[in-house]
Amino acid sequence: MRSTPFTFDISLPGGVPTVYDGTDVFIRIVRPLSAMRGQYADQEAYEALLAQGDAVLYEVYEMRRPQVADGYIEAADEHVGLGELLHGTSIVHPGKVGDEYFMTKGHFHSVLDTAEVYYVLQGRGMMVMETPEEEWAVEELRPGRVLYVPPRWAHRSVNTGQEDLVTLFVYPGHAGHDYGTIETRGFRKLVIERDGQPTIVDNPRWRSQE
Ligand code: M6P
Ligand code: ZN
Repeated sequence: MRSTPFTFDISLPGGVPTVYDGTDVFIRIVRPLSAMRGQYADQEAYEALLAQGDAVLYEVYEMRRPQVADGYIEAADEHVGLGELLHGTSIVHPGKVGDEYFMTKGHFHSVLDTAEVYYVLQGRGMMVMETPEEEWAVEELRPGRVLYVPPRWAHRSVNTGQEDLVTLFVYPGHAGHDYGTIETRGFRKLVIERDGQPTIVDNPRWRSQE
């Protein structure tokens, strides 16, 4: 794994990174519909769509960074060194489950006090966010926009457009992902299509932590 400066290109449209002098430098994560069971409000629409095939909802290309075995301090499940910055591209495909747009699982960072930066390269969307203290926020994503997700804020990307939503993300190497909290209680807000427009609504199944 590289510990000297390096570059890569992100091809647009599409968002797939290209490296010129190495293989296996990116981790590719593919999340199909079946990985999102219980996350969409309309369970019937979810089952109906799944019956037609296990569509890919989104893909993530993340640059590999040095791990514990390379002599860094273990600080999270992912064993990436303190001081490293994990980064790559996230590609959320367009589509809907019922009237709810394709979206990422969403997560808190295991090390809650870590932030993340997104830069939007292509497409249209929303970032749905909330804190354990039950504050919430939704920010629009469009090309050229930078979004800062502060420490403590869970985050989920939603594709509200007709093409891939492509973002560049950067976050601390030791942050880790806590998926369990969101899997259990969901986000407070959903983004659905209403009268042809992306609309923010309360999640009827959201549960307070109390
Ligand atoms: C962003 C980053 C990644 C994350 C991805 C997909 O690109 O935050 O670390 O993996 O979104 O989101 P999720 O992990 O919630 O499925
Ligand atoms: Zn994150």
